[in-house]
Amino acid sequence: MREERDFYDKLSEKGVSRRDFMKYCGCLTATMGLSSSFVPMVAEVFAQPKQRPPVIYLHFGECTGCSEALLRSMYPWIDELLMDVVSMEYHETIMAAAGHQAEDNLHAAVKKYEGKFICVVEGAIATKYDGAYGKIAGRTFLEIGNEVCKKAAAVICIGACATFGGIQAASPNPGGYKGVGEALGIKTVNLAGCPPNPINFVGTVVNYLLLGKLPDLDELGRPLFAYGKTIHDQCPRRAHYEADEYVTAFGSQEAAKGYCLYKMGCKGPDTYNNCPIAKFNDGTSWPVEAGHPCIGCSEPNFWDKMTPFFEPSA
Ligand code: FSX
Ligand code: SF4
Ligand code: F3S
Repeated sequence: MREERDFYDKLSEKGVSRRDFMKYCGCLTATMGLSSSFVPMVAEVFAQPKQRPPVIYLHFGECTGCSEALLRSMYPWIDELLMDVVSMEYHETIMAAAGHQAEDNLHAAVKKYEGKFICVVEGAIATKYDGAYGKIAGRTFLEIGNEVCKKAAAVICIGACATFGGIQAASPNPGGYKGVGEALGIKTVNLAGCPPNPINFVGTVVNYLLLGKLPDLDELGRPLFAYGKTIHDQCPRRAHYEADEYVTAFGSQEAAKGYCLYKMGCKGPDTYNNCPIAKFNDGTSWPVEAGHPCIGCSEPNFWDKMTPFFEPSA
């Protein structure tokens, strides 16, 4: 009880009411595909955490937009919320340590929590030339991945880069970059997207804490609760598509009317993700709502497969 009270006191110091928090838990529960009867249990995961799984968060080849999406733009308090339910042992972007001290922290955490920690990975792994295209502290991403990821209880890949290789794997891909699962030959949970929606990461972690298992995945390793349907099948512009009402130029009257963006290159029909429902930045908007076609960022090899972005797929 005391722990729960402390939690709500802490939230209110940040200007977040109990009501806001319950609303957030309601959205999260719905996103996870659970019925509303789970909302109090989801809230409890945050308010009275029973276990705090150790997390080691690695960065390889990427832009760190995924961390930015996760830590900055969702809720001002998501960072603390997450830090309270997991025990973040290592995260290059947010940790205070640097240089040898950071390296020591990583090795110590891997040793201490071997077989028990969740490894979260952001970024792709270079595989050509023994991985020479990507190194940290004199070791290749390939070496680090082989050492750390293979000792984890589960590996969660965040973003297009870690899941499927992302921009550095785009043609001609001189470094032989690959997604983590493919590069290391391991099974990973793949939260695809460039960046992915933070709520899908939180949903995956809460699923693990609440139900004691990782969520069900599609054949590409993506959680079905988030990647089970196409953008097109959930798109509020779908009626315009069915009525052959298309935008053919940005800034046009058709664009102002919110017509379908298919002719502007929208890849929504070929893209599995929950953007229309989950939205970004506290539910503010998502690409198509903002008037931009979906570029298919949660599909494998989208930089090659979905380009040119502004032309309809053949
Ligand atoms: Fe990739 Fe994430 Fe795109 Fe960037 O780290 S998914 S380039 S948003 O940041 O990996
Ligand atoms: Fe489908 Fe894109 Fe048109 Fe939406 S805007 S209906 S996702 S083609
Ligand atoms: Fe990506 Fe398309 Fe969503 S570009 S963010 S999957 S709308």
